[in-house]
Amino acid sequence: MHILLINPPNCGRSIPEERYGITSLKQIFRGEPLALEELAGNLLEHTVRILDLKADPDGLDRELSEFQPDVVGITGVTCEANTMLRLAARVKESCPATVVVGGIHASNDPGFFNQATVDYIVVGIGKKVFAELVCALESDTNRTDLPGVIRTTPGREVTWPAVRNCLADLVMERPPAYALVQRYRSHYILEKLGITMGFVASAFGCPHHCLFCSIQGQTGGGYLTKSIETVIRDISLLPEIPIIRLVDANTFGDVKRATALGHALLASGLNKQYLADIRSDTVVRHPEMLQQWKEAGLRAVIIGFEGIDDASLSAMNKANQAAMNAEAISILNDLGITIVGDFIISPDYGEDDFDRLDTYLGSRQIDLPMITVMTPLPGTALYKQEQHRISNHNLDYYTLTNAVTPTKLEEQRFYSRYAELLVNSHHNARL
Ligand code: B12
Ligand code: SF4
Repeated sequence: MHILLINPPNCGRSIPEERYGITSLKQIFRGEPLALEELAGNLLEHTVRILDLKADPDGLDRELSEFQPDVVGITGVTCEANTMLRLAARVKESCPATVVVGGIHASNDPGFFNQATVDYIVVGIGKKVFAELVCALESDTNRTDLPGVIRTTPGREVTWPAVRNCLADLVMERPPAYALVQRYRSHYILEKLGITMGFVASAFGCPHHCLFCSIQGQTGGGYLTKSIETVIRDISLLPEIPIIRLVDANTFGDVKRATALGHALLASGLNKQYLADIRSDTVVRHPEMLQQWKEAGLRAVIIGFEGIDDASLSAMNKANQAAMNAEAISILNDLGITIVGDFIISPDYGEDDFDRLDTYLGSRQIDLPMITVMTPLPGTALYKQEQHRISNHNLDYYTLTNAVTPTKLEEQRFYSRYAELLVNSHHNARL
């Protein structure tokens, strides 16, 4: 079969830019579409191409007419969901391919894609089941038993066989097909910082249950880790790339395994630098593990600090405390590990709240603060809680940099303060 896997173009929209000309709040990152590389890695029996529209925005028509795909797979996050549907419609207009969608939005809100232009929706990890679906399509077998696979039924509610979410779904014996994006490699840099990065997945899901987080949808709430050998193998498949971003939501969710991975990285002689996500409480409880990872090449950690006091952390079900955040910052500063710190501002923020966060960020060494707006992403616990307050239902704006519930401050003032916060906190930004 000819299978075309598509990464949507950059497509989130920005309220502060459109309404108030504030351009600094739109975050544009670039990176390889690892989801598609993982899927392609398990489709070795077929001819597969990856089209990254973030790197090649005008490539769709050319690819459809040259490659003539039998199956088109489209990935995407929530702010890309409308674009995914538009892409599906363009595919259907130009060829008879079967269209399959998957990824974080499809997993959290599958009903959104129950449209005539989409044939199948895949919920969850997908690497194994997508290959099974392709096999069924090739042999013209109508399978209704594939876990997490939905045959669309526009106008009717979607149902699907329960998602498996087990280690076999990671298909570890088959590595991501990194070679399929070789032609785009030069695009995968952080331009502002001049850093080239490669992506490797070492763990899926997270053992925690923060109210706003959509990661639960990836694994149905489970936490699955790749074997140490698999992670080392995947990293070594990117020999030219000096910095590896472990894209896991939580690389250190199983401390015993993370410690073993740290040892293995050190012993491997790979000589790379790493960026990885960790919780602040894990840093505080296991500083020795961070020391060991530092020796293995850990350059920076991404920490979801989210709030600056216990009340806000508890309202987010973060199961963590402000004191832990403070202690983690100090441990990481002492170890010389760069901190990328995520903070969430609420649309309910008043002047005092902005002042307090500004002061907090000004008085701590967080190398690269990332500030997002609390967003009720469909499928999350926060969405259930806040859905009656949502004033903007257009998913193009669900970039986590727009308020989709009403702001307490006058809207323009809210975004001015948000922009000011970023400028103030990015004086000495580094990674
Ligand atoms: C790497 C990454 C990026 C890269 C993406 C590279 C790319 N695709 O082009 C970059 C840096 C570009 C990026 C950008 C953004 N990101 Co991002 N990103 C991530 C991160 C850290 C890892 C994603 C990843 O590669 N995972 C590994 C792969 C293997 O797993 P996966 O994506 O789940 O895919 C598996 C399954 O879902 C399934 N699957 C996926 N797609 C498909 C398709 C088909 C057909 C099938 C069958 C199956 C399938 O199979 C895959 C293999 O098992 C996640 C957090 C996380 N840990 O997941 C956030 C995350 C996905 N990003 C997020 C956000 C918000 C953004 C931005 C909006 C940020 C911004 N404001 O700019 C932008 C969106 C892009 C845009 N502006 O248009 C949110 C999404 C929340 C949501 N529900 O929308 C996440 C979850 C982080 C968070 N804060 O919670 N991101
Ligand atoms: S925010 Fe982080 S710790 Fe909380 S559930 Fe999501 S990935 Fe896990």
